[in-house]
Amino acid sequence: MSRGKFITFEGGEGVGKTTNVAFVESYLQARNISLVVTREPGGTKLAEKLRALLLDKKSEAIAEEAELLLMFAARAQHIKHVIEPALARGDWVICDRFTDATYAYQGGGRNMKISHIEWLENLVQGNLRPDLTVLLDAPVKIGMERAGKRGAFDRFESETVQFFEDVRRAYLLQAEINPQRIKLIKANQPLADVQQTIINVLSPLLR
Ligand code: Z5A
Repeated sequence: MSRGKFITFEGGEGVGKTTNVAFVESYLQARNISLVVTREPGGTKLAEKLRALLLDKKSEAIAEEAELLLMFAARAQHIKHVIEPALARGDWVICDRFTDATYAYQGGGRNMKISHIEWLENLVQGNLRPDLTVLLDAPVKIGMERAGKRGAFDRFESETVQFFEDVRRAYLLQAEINPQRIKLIKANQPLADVQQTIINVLSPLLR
């Protein structure tokens, strides 16, 4: 049994990650690929509890270091109990956000040291890295408008426009540093065009 593929979806708020994760799920299922769809922070009972704490707007002020460590605590559970077992049994894993989000939000948004993120990435993930990352990119204003239609904002969604500009810049830097793995797709084009481009970047993995 060959190991499954690990695909992550990334991007700022409202760029269409959830929409396109669902699209890829149907696309791969139609090709008889057995897969697990999951998300971060989250994906296990404990990690979902950590997610609720991290997104809670009414929480006490969360120290940046605590936020970073909670993200990686949730990730450690997720990898051990969901991602690694699925890949080992040959399933593909489609994950809505992963460690590029930490580089973007805690690195870019919160200005935390990249060397600390790298250290935690190596500790928690060992050699595990996605086979493919789809980075959906759109101007912050467009993403915020799309996300705003959903109603109440969580702790991250309540951040400033500057925060999201910093997040976007950090994501684009990640794509520049990892051009083989991260495929940058313009998310401010019609959904059908976004999805055709996603099919194109998926096709090498399907061969
Ligand atoms: N976070 C972190 O800080 N560090 C980490 O390491 C990790 C996460 C892993 C939770 O993320 C928060 O955790 C996140 C960062 C932080 N906070 N923020 N902000 P999340 O993934 O749950 O939350 P999110 O980014 O807010 O996701 P979202 O708002 O649900 O956006 P989305 O999934 O990218 O968008 P969508 O729901 O698919 O689409 C939004 C709307 O746009 C919807 O009505 C669609 O129909 C529409 N849409 C989508 N594509 C198009 C196109 N092409 N045209 C027109 N309309 C479209």
